[in-house]
Amino acid sequence: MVAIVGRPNVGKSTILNQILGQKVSITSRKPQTTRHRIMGIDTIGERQAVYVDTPGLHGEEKRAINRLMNRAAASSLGEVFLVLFVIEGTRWTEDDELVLSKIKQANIPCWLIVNKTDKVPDRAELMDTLKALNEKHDFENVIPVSAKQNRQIDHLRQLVLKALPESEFYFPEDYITDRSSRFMAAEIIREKLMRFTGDELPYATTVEIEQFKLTPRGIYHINGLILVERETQKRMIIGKSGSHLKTMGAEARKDMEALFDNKVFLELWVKVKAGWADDERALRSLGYDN
Ligand code: GDP
Ligand code: K
Ligand code: MG
Repeated sequence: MVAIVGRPNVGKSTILNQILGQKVSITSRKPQTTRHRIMGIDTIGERQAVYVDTPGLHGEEKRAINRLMNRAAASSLGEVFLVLFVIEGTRWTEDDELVLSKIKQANIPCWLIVNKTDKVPDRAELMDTLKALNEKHDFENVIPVSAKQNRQIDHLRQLVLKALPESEFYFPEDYITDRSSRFMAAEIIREKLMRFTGDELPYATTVEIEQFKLTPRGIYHINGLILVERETQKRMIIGKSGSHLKTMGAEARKDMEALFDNKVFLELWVKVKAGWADDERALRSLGYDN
């Protein structure tokens, strides 16, 4: 497996989606959008690359949800033969240093992926930074990309496939992720919450899929339940006469239809469930245990 690792918001999930040409891992400008370990499967001819997108590695965190995310991020380092260590342009922070030190402890070959090169107009500055970082840390490979503009992503993809050890396929060749359609549906709804609501709100919500069925007419009928901590949050998500929820639902449905390659009928509900984020057991029951 190939682990995609880096501090929050450097673009790990966006890179994975661009490699696969499909949105399997949700993205937003908010840190901690990725809460679960998600695999992306890229099969070309005789070769299959299995990528693992990870929640960012965090420092001191107080809430239970962050502890669980930490565990998920750490455990994905055990079983990989290559780490794509992602940073953002010419920025190098203490968190980058921390992530790299964890990778080094795991003793796995590491490529430096410098994402968001579209935000660094000065090529010379970019090259100087890459050179300095490489001299200091001796990466096996250094690859500048722009996931957003799909620049150098195919180059990266081909290099990874070439570097793969010969092995049997872990997944059928038409798979793009290890996660179920039901899981993906919940994630897509969560992405819309991340993208369309204020800064605090998404962290206070979770999503459950109550129904996922194929109707006799070949349509996916999906019911999503959005759980929040307070009545005020419920009102914010729903919006004036349901307008906000409607917008998010329409966006989610579009993404689901693209991913499942099928017509989707989506219904969303919002319910108050107090205090869930501080209760690890409740989190586990909602599927946050890996
Ligand atoms: P992650 O937390 O590392 O998985 O980061 P995401 O993939 O969720 O991306 C975080 C934010 O950075 C999102 O708003 C992305 O649209 C944005 N982003 C990702 N890649 C690029 C890029 O190459 N250029 C620019 N300008 N933004 C990017
Ligand atoms: K993010
Ligand atoms: Mg992510």
